Amino acid sequence: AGLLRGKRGLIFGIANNRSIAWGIARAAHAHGAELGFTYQGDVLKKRVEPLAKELGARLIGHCDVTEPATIDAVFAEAAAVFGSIDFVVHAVAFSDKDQLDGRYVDTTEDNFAKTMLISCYSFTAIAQRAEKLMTNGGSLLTLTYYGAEKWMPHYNVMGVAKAGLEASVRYLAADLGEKNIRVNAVSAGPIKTLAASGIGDFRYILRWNEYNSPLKRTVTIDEVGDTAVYLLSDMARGVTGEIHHVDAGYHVVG
Ligand code: 0WD
Repeated sequence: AGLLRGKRGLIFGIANNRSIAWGIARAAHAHGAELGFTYQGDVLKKRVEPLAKELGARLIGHCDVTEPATIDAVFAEAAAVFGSIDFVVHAVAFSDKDQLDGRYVDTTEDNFAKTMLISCYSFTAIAQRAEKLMTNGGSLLTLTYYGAEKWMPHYNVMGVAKAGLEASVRYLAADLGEKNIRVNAVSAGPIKTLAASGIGDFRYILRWNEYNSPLKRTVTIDEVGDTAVYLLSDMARGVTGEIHHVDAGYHVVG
């Protein structure tokens, strides 16, 4: 343990102790990272504050990615607290629940735009701010899902947004490589979280992955966290533009 000793990072997207971002935060903390957390709104603040305290987070800021001023405020605070930063984890996504069921073709323009803004563009918005604070290079990490690559039942507009997110990983990697800022994604297998509970037939998807993945099981937030630590650390210093599956191998069979 200690792969992130001396590194400072921001983690966006902790909603509660089942969040993938929480698995990543715990693993990063265990490896010596100094952390800053964000929460989306007052409802989540109550859940995120004790978690931030548990890991000795040095910053806890309000950030709703649909309000750019709140993204600016978090990075201004990070500049004040940390000076420079070494990594950012983006684990943020949203789509209206009633469109994570039924057919993709019925997506409304309004929800399409909202889903794209929160689940795809926000990573680029965060990268713009992070670039300025990553004066010694850095690592940006986002979370994606296999539904970006292949049709998956009920994933619908979120699959389209994740496809855009995965393309942004490649474009951001090319743009920021000069500054030794690496940009990668973890493509996680299905995990029961707050966001996942909005997806139709999610339990069926979990079962399907247990039966069909090479490891014959699903993955945990701790397993995603350990892989994230590798991608955030200097162990992965030669890795950028990568979509790394942590899905018990499901992508080779599905
Ligand atoms: O099976 C899964 N759970 C998978 C999730 C498989 C593969 C990928 N992912 C992705 C998700 O799409 C997301 O990008 O992992 C990321 C984290 O999701 P999660 O851990 O599954 O879900 P959750 O714990 O709900 O965290 C997502 C959070 C939001 O939670 P809620 O449930 O309240 O929407 O994203 C944040 C919020 O904290 N979020 C926002 N943050 C800032 N501004 C916003 C926003 N506008 N909207 C949502």
